[in-house]
Amino acid sequence: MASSPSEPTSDDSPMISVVIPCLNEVQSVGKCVQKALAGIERSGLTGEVVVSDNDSEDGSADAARAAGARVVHEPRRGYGSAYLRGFEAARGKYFVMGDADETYDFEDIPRFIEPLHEKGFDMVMGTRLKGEILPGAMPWSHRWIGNPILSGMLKLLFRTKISDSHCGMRSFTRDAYERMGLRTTGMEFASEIVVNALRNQLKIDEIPITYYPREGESKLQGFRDAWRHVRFMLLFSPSYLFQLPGFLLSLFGLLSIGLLAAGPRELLGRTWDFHVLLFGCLSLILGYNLVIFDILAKRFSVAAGFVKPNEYLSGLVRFFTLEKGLVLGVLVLIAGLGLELKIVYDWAQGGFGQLMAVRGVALGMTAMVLGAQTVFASFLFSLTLIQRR
Ligand SMILES: Nc1nc2c(ncn2[C@@H]2O[C@H](COP(=O)(O)OP(=O)(O)OP(=O)(O)O)[C@@H](O)[C@H]2O)c(=O)[nH]1
Ligand SMILES: [Mg+2]
Repeated sequence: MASSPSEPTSDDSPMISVVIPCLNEVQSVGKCVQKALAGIERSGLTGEVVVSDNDSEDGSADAARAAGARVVHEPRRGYGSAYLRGFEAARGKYFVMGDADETYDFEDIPRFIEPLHEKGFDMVMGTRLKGEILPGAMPWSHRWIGNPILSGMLKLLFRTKISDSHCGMRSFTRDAYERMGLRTTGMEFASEIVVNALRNQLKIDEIPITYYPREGESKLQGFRDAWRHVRFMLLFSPSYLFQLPGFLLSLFGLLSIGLLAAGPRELLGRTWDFHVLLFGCLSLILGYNLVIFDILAKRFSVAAGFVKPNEYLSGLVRFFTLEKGLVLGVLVLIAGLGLELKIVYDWAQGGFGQLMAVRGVALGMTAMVLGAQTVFASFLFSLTLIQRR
């Protein structure tokens, strides 16, 4: 689902929109709305509270309305879906987001608004890790396994210093929201905000907050939601998914082929022969495949507007023509085929005796596969360039 631009602000629009997603939170949503209204008042600015009801069946919408919220309805389940609908309806200049389960203190709103309103920040992230996590607020497995792994991956893949990238209380300006172009529908929405904020070079502030135990039942589905974050991060970072393993495998393949193509070698007190060479050939084929995947994934991401082209890709686009790719691929393929034919020829010359040309067969086949892949990948890559030419 793509986010549609939210309603423009007009003179009578409030300054702050607090957006709260809600799925069956009747015990707590009313209190959250009241606290959010109190928080808005303490900030000294005008504001509204928008509750995005995700098809609750427990009367959450009525409770939210009774507490003073404007309720919008999102029938498609999912944390991201609920937020996208809420932001679409929000009229303020500053957006604050937080759960409907009383885990975040909405009276902190002034602290989330001040950096936007007075210090020129585009976004404010709460951090529970530098603040306080009250006993019973976060299960042990989330605190010490799930969160560190997901936050660590985000830090590694997207080079962020944000300490608590899964904190659910955040704020940003409407302009920042529109620049981020958010679109994911599940829990990975929390990661998408961080990744797209970084991609758009938003100025991000971090403030310590307290995390409270939840009212009502958790809607989080541990493994499924964690996997959605991982999946999102990998798909948004083809370099780590394809390029890095691709280069490493190709390198290992080239090294072992380079060392063993001519014959067995003594190394570290052992003899290394065609068994390792076969591994090297497979490694090179797989690695080359991943390098191709990476290039195609990057082309796709650029065309879909997820990322801007980098120097590697632009260079390749400038250099590449379908004809160059085809010539290169066919030459490598012919070289491989030539090697295989030579083995057959020698075998025939020797009267079809015992055949043990493993080394040559492995090298010839590898060359044939790489050549053929280059031919087909060139066609596919060329296809991705058609619009531009
Ligand atoms: N997980 C989930 N949350 C939804 C959905 N729709 C709305 N929400 C709301 O999104 C907020 C986040 O869900 P939570 O269950 O609190 O997830 P969490 O904060 O990561 O986990 P807890 O620490 O157990 O609270 C809550 O206010 C939910 O009511 C949905 O489809 N799935
Ligand atoms: Mg929660």
